[in-house]
Amino acid sequence: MNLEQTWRWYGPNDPVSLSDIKQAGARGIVSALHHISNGEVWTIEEILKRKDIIEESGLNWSVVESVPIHENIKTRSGKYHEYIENYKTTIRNLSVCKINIVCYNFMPVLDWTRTNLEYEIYDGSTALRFDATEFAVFDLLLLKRPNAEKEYTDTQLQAAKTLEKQMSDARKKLLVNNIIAGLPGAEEGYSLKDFNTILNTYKNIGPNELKENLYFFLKEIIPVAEETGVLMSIHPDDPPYPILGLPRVVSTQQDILDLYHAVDSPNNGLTFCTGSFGLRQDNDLPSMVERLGNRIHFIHLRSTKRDKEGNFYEANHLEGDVDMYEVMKALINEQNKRQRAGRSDLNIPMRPDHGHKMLDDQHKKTNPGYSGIGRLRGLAELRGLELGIRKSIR
Ligand code: DNO
Repeated sequence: MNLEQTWRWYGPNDPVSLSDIKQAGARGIVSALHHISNGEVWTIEEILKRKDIIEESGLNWSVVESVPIHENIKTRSGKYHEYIENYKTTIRNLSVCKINIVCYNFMPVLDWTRTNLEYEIYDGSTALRFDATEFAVFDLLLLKRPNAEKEYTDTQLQAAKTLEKQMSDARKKLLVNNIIAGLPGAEEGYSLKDFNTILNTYKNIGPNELKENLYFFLKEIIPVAEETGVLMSIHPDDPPYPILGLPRVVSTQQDILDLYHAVDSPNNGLTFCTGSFGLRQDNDLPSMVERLGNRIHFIHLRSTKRDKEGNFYEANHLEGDVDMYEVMKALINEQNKRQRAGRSDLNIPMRPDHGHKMLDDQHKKTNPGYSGIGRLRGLAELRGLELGIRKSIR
């Protein structure tokens, strides 16, 4: 009754190949049809094309990450009805192809956000990092978001001004790109010129309105998920707090309980991402697994190291602020509970989320966070941790 070991694969252009993944020991693939524009239907034909490639390698397409949610749905404006209908069709099509776990997120405008994609840590490998001052430089001095300064303290404003003076044009350009050009999996990329206009589409949307829009979407979608046996699994916000004046509503245990409550169905579930939730000190991860566990359908395991200034970097999987031992124990307990309850979804898929660039990764161009060897290290450590805990509590 192990967790299913999975691996994110961006498709045929991913520099980490299916045979690399097989050698890393994962058997389940997490993939998405990134070439289909946001909001459009994923046809059975396109889904099967990807599925066939995966199966020819002796692997299995276990999870879709992600079917992205069109901005019109998040703001409940424009063509949102049409996009919701398209989403339903995609769910139906995926289920026809026997793919029944769908990850998605509901972060306005930006998906996950980092400022530095090559941060060298103490062991010489590089990690993704979020630097709060660099982010403030972007927000206040490069984007020049109207009224942004109200969200910063004087010390932060000063630090941003000082840093901006030291930054070369090339470094500024890189910073802007890292934030808004779209990290892999974030389906939208923007230009600085358009960005304030896009942010402005949220001017009347605070956390309550965004929650309402999310629940509206779920009330439409979950009945289809139930009918087709698809498990919808929302991914938490990364980082799990508002940025750029945008609301974020999938950040805490209470947010998830509200979401569970809004549509009370096992098909309305969660991607438990330790890296995202773990950035808040008030998120107690093992107890969140206990409380939210019965609807966890997919797991991202990764750790982060944060400081008091709001900076963080992605730590090695068993280091940093996440107590991976306790999280793993809680996940194994959840599996045991399911077994006692006679549930069949025991082998919850988990993937090592992100990895450092290390060894030969450093000579290769990979998707930020999605190196081959760095993730292989993560998966190997997590697999060992799981085995050790499982054997010792038997
Ligand atoms: C980063 C990620 C996100 C995540 C999506 C889920 O690596 O975990 O891109 O996949 O937000 O919808």
